[in-house]
Amino acid sequence: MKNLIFRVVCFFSFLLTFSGNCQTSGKTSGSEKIKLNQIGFYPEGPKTAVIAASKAVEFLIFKKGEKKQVFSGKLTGAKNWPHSNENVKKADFSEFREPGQYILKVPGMGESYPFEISENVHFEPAKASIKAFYFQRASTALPESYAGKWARDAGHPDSEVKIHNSAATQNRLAGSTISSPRGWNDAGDYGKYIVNSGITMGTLFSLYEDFPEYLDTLHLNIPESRNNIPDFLDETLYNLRWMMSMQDEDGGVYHKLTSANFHGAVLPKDATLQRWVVQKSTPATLDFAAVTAQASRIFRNFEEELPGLSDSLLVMSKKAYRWAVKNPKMVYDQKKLKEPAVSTGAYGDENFEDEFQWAATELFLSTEEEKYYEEAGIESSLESSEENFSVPSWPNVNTLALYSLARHKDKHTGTHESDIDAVQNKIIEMAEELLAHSRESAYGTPMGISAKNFAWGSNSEAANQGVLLLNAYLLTKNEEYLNAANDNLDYLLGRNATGFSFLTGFGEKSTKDPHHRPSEADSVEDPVPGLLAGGPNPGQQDKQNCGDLYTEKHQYPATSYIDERCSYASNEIAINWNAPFVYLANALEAIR
Ligand code: 9MR
Repeated sequence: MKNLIFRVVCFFSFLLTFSGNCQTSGKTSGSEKIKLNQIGFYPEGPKTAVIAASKAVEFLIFKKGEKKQVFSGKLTGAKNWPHSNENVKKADFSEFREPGQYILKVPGMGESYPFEISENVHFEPAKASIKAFYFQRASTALPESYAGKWARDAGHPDSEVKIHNSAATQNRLAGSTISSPRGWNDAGDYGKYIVNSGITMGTLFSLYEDFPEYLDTLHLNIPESRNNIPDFLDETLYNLRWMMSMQDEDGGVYHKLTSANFHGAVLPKDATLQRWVVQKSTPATLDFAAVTAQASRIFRNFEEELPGLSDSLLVMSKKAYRWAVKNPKMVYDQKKLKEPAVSTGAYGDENFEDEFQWAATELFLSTEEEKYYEEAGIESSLESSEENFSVPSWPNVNTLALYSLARHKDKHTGTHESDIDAVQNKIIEMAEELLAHSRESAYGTPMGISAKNFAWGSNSEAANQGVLLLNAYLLTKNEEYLNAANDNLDYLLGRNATGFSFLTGFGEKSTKDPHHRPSEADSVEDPVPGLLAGGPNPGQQDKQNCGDLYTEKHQYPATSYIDERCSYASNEIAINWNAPFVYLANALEAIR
């Protein structure tokens, strides 16, 4: 409804001003032709804007709201970006370091959205992207004291979840119930999916292991803020407790907990369809094993606050791993599910080698038992000529094992020195490829190294490339990796072919109408803040749902994005997309 009102207002203001520039962001000041990180830049960091190619050869920087020019520079020559078929020039103002609020002008073209230069320029969006997980909590009300204007009633108690016949055992008969409350809603829908929780939690825990001092003092204003556990870990515990309830007595883990079909766009309290846990699967069980193993070493430091948790997690992890060894090919095949048939997200993955490697590696690091190291087989995967490692995504998780091995390298240099060298070299080699592309790319970003980057959830690819580069930076302290990671953060916050900042609530032209049931069904104009939209996706699997909203302007891979709630293929949000954004933005804050 609120969208319709906006469009009517927009139409009348168009008649009055003849500006023809009524963007869904509601403001009209920025030029569509100058694309930059709408939040801003670090004084010592790289600063680039991308400008539509024209005759212009220079750019100017002004203090915001003042006529005072503070910097000028030459634009680069024009270059084509194949993913949007644009010719663009770059404005590099990295040497301008003075903190303040600015706009960038290109004579004859107009001015950019405002931006800031400051030491902690990304702190607020970085923090909001963590708080976004609080807004995704299931089974609880979000009171105004924590959720502000996005307060809402509780829904999805999940205290009586039915066992689907695909998951039935002698002890847990089909149709009997278990309690499996808490957890985060996966995305714009209200499902809770173990596979996707796996990579999400692994990424968040990795941030914690890499930057504990920064996170220990971060205040999120959540219900647990007054206990003696860092808020960041309290938030992850909310999902971890749910995950723990998804393990069956035999060690196997249910693939997901959802209603049989997606609910309409209602608030959680009104989404009352029966919920089910379905078939146990090898990938869900292995992702669970990896997360609980990693969690067990993190919570070992909180024995007083959480007595026994760390030990329990390790027991659960080993049990899950053993189940997967015994059931190594349990694919989740949604088509086979009947009575009821199930049509919610499948997260179906048929190659479990990477999940085995990740789980075994995390178990090795938490137990120091050699057998897990041997079973992980990282060494032979690194030696093989095949492309065994990639930027992580929900079905490809073994690079998370490389990150963990590299992070804990000092513990293991004695026994596995040469392997650990190979692990580090692999991370650096992958980072080098991204860096090399970034140097020659028209947009100056690692994002776009391959046309395949633009798939469903493409923004998580950009964020995960950033995480990879930051891992390489942590190993080498080579600032080029840090800067290239920063370039991908710039991409996500505005320096991209759509000109959108894809983080809700941040940037003058930011995502306003995500496919996100709470944001759609509440009466609040603004979407829940801190959520990362999936981003450009030329697959346009939602085309039928969006009528004629896709136009010629969306025809290229990097422009195939519409800020409309119908667009579940380009404008949904998801926990596995937010998590690498959380890592990227917060790691940069911690490092800079
Ligand atoms: O992120 C998932 C993407 O890789 C798949 O191509 C797509 C279709 O299966 O599903 C995406 O995940 C969705 C999940 O299935 C259900 N919750 C919303 C997720 C984001 O769209």
